[in-house]
Amino acid sequence: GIRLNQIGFGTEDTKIAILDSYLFPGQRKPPFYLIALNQFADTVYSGQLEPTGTDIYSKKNNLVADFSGFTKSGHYYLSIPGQGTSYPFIISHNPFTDLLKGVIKAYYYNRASMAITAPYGDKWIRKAGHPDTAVYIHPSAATESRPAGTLLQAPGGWYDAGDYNKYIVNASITMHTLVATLYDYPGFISQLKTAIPTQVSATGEKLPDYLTELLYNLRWMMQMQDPDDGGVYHKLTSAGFDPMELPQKDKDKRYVVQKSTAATLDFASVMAISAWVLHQTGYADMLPGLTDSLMNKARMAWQWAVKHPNIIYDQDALNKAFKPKITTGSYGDKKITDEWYLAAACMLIATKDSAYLPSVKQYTPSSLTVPSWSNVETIGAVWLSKIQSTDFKDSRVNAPWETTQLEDISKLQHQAAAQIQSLANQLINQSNPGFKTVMGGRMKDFNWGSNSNAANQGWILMTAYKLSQRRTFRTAALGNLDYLLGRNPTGYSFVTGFGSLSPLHPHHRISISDEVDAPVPGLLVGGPNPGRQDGVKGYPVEENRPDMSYLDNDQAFSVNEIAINWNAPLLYLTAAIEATEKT
Ligand code: 9MR
Repeated sequence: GIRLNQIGFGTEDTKIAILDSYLFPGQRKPPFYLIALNQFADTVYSGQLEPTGTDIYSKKNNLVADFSGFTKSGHYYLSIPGQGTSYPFIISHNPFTDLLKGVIKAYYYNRASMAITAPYGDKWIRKAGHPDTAVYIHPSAATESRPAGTLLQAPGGWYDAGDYNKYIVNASITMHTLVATLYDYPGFISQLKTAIPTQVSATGEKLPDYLTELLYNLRWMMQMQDPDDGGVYHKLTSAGFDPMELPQKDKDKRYVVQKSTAATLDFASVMAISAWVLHQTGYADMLPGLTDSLMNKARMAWQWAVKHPNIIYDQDALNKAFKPKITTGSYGDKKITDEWYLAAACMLIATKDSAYLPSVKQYTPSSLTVPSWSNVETIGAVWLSKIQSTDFKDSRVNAPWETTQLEDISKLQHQAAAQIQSLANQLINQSNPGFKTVMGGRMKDFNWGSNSNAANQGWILMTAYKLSQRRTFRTAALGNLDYLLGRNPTGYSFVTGFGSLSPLHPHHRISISDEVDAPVPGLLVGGPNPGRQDGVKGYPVEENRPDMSYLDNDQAFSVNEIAINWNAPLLYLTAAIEATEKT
């Protein structure tokens, strides 16, 4: 079929479509035509299909139609004689603004503890569920001052995914990505109207919708810390996964479970960097007291982690020792040196206290990897790449900065920036020739939530672009956005509600159990994953094609769930591409 970004293309951007199965007897370079979607169906551009390199998975050459040379705004489709026509698409200076708003709005739809009301909720209005005002301390989390069975409050926040639980580790990587978007494109992201209930600050100003949404989750997170010792509960959850029912129907007991070092460090990093970014973007003044609270919480969390440096969340072990058994998502990370690096970096940046410098140096990785919930060192480097060593000079928390320490800060910044660009180059060098995408360049790209790898690669590439202004980084990032929106062998645009062929049956309890046919829009599904852990029948027969292991089925949770940490890098990537269209 003809695989292309089903939304469209920026006027000045690379515009390609891939033909991945074809029969052209005797014709070496068949023609393609770009047709205007109007009553005359004018041919506005034509060209020849060229062979791609060998596709890693099919081991065949695909054909590519490149119409980048055509730059006139409008509605179009491609026609390839003998092969049919493509889905319609637009060429425009801001092709992805509606998509971006939808991807942001998806967080509103996934809010816990509140009703989704008219007019904000469109077709997807629903009653409030999970007030989380009477959450039990699970025995695994009991302390002298907060024994098992104690009730606490932690309302708000976003549901993690298709399930109704709230997990600190995953909420944290999500917040980093979303806060990085605010930091990198503050003006652009803040002017977007997403039609959510407005929030007026204590100083009487209307907060941008985007910031309002972020605060909804941040304020939930703040309540997940034990105020007595600073430790952070790993998650707020029911004992098991809820059946497929709407939030208001779920009356299961909710628990906070064991404090873990990963959750506590992740929490510290989010509190600290959020405070820093609120100051840097000028929003701190509109939110009196908030950044002070965030910093107090960050410091307390850090101190708890110093005292408990390696408490790993191990759900099997937990279930041997405590009742009730907890069987929801574990986000159990066994290697947490990267969480130490991230937290130390964010504490250093936000406090400008040289006391954190040794930890940053100690945990600095020798190279970086694409971020994921369990792999966060690159996020530490992303933040370090944004600092200016001169900002540290005049700060005298504890002791004045020594010259050698300031040199260290400068070195850390340069090293982080260099490592990000080297990761970006490495990604480009490993692209899949068959679809001309960074995504799929390595077999390991296709795991649970593979679409988030495509998006996170895009985050890194766009960060490298911001650091260097090298066009190749942006072009490669855009290739991954094209992948997610249809330039892939499944033929799907992987975002609900966007594109001509997009998932209709995500593993998302709200979408499954509401009365609305269409799924909640703006959600990125997990994507191809040869692990197929859901065991659902009906996957495409190509057993050996990791890139084709996708099924639009609401039981197929290993490929068709949605998650806040998958939407976040898509949000970053889309915002970054859209904000830099003509630069
Ligand atoms: O994204 C997580 C993935 O990396 C893991 O392999 C998988 C199995 O542990 O869990 C995924 O996260 C799920 C979480 O545990 C519970 N909420 C839904 C998440 C997305 O599927």
